[in-house]
Amino acid sequence: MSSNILDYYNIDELFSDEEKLIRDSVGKFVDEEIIPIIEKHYQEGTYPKHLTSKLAELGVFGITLSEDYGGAAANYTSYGLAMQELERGDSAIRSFASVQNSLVIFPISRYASEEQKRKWLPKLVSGEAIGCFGLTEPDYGSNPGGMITTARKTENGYLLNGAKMWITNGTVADVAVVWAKLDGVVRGFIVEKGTPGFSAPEMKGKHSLRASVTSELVFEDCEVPAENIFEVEGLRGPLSCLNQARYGIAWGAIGAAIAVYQSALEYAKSRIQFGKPIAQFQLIQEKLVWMLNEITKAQLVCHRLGRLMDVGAARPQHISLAKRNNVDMALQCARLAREIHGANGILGEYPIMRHSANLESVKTYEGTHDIHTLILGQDITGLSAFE
Ligand code: TGC
Ligand code: FAD
Repeated sequence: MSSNILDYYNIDELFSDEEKLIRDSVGKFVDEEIIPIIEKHYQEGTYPKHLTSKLAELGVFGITLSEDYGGAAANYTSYGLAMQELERGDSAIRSFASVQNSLVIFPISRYASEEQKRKWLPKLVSGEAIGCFGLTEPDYGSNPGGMITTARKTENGYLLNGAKMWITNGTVADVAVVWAKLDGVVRGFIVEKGTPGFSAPEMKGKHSLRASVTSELVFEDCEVPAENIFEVEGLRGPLSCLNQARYGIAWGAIGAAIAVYQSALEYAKSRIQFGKPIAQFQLIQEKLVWMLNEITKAQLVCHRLGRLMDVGAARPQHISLAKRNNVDMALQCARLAREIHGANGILGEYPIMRHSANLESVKTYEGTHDIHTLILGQDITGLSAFE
C-alpha cells in the first residue's frame, strides 16, 4: 500500500489487487513527478506540458475504455482511485485527466460514429491528442439547457455559431466536444483544432486551478463535416458525460483532503508553542479528528459508489451526493489545515492554499454545490426547484 494513503478503517482490504496496483502506481508517479514541480507551475500559472505523455504512459487516459480502442478496460473503482491520487497532487492534473477521460473519450466512445471512434480514441488514450468539452456559455452555466450556441444543417455538414466559456484545456486541445442547439435540440459535435471559424483564446487571471489551461471557445460560421455529429439528442447527452466526471471528482476531492490533512498533522506535531507541540492542544486535535472523520466517511461513500458504478447501478443522484459531500469536505479540510499551519499556511512551501484555492473551482464546476443540493432535493421530494 502506498505510504501516502490515509486509511483509518482499513478500506484497503476492500480493493482488489488490480485496483491497488493502479492506485499505487499513480500514487508513486504523483509523489515523484507531480508534487515536486506543481507549486512552481501553480505560481507561474502554467500547465506542466511534459506531464501529458507521462500520464498517458502511466495509463490514466482511457482507464475504463475498451481495449478495442486502446483503453485499459479497468473498472470504475480503479478509475476513481487514480483520480484520488492525481488530485492528491493537484486538482489541475486531475481536471486534465477528468476532461480527457470522462468528457472527451467517454462521449466519443458512446455517441460518435465508428469511424470517429477509430480516428480519435487511440490518440486520446496515448496523449497524442488532447480534448476539451464545451458546454458552459457566458450566460448559461448552471442552466446549460438555455444555451444559445447554434448548429445549422448545410449541404456538407453543420455550421456552428456561438461561444463557450470556462473550458478546461480549450486552447491546447486538438479536438473539442461541443454542445449546440440544432433546430432547438441540444446536439454534440466533434470540432477539430484548425477548423476555419473556430478559435480558443486562453482566459487569464485565475486565482484557482492555476496549473490548468482555461479557455473560451468561439465559433463564427464554423463548418464541421456531417459525420462529426453525435447520435444522442437532448441535454441527457452532455449530462451523461457529467455523471462520469462528477464521479471522478468525488474521488479526487479525497486526494486533496488527504494532502492537506497529512501536512496539518505533521506540522502540528512539530510546531512548538507554549512549550509543547500544538498537536497536544485540544482545539488542534479536534480539527485533526474532524478531518480524519470526514475523510474516512468520504472514502466509504466512494468505495460504495465505485461498486455501484462497476455494476451499472449508480444513479446520477448517487453521484451528486458524493460530489457535493466530498468536495465541500475537502474544502473545509483545507481551511482547517490553513488554520493549523498558522502564517506558514499561506506559503507555497506547504500545499494548503493551492489545494484550498483549487477546491473553490471544484466546488463550482461540474454542477455547483447548491445545484447538487437541488438535484438531491428533487430526488427525495419529487418536486423540482428548477421549474
Ligand atoms: P432536466 O429537465 O432535469 O433534464 C433534461 C434531460 O436530461 C436528463 N438528465 C440526465 N441524463 C443523464 N444524467 C443526468 N445526470 C441527468 N440529469 C438530467 C433528463 O432525464 C432529461 O432527459 P430527456 O430525455 O427527458 O430530455 O434538465 P434541467 O434543464 O432542468 O437542468 C437540470 C440541472 C440543473 C440538474 C442540470 O442542467 C445541471 O446539472 N446543471 C449543472 C451544469 C453543469 O454541471 N455544468 C458542468 C459543465 S462541464 C464542467 O464543469 C467541466 S469541469 C472540467 C474539469 O476541469 O474537471
Ligand atoms: P451560475 O450558474 O451563474 O451560478 C452562480 C450562483 O448561482 C451559484 O452559486 C449557483 O449555485 C447559484 N444558482 C444558479 N442557479 C440556481 C438555482 N436554480 N437555485 C439556487 N442557486 C442557483 N464548463 C464546461 O463546459 N467545460 C469545462 O471544461 C469547464 N471547466 C471549468 C473550469 C473552471 C476552472 C471553472 C471555474 C469552470 C469550468 N466550467 C466548465 C464551467 C462550470 O461548469 C460552471 O462555472 C458551473 O456550471 C457554474 O456556472 P456559472 O459559473 O455560470 O454560475
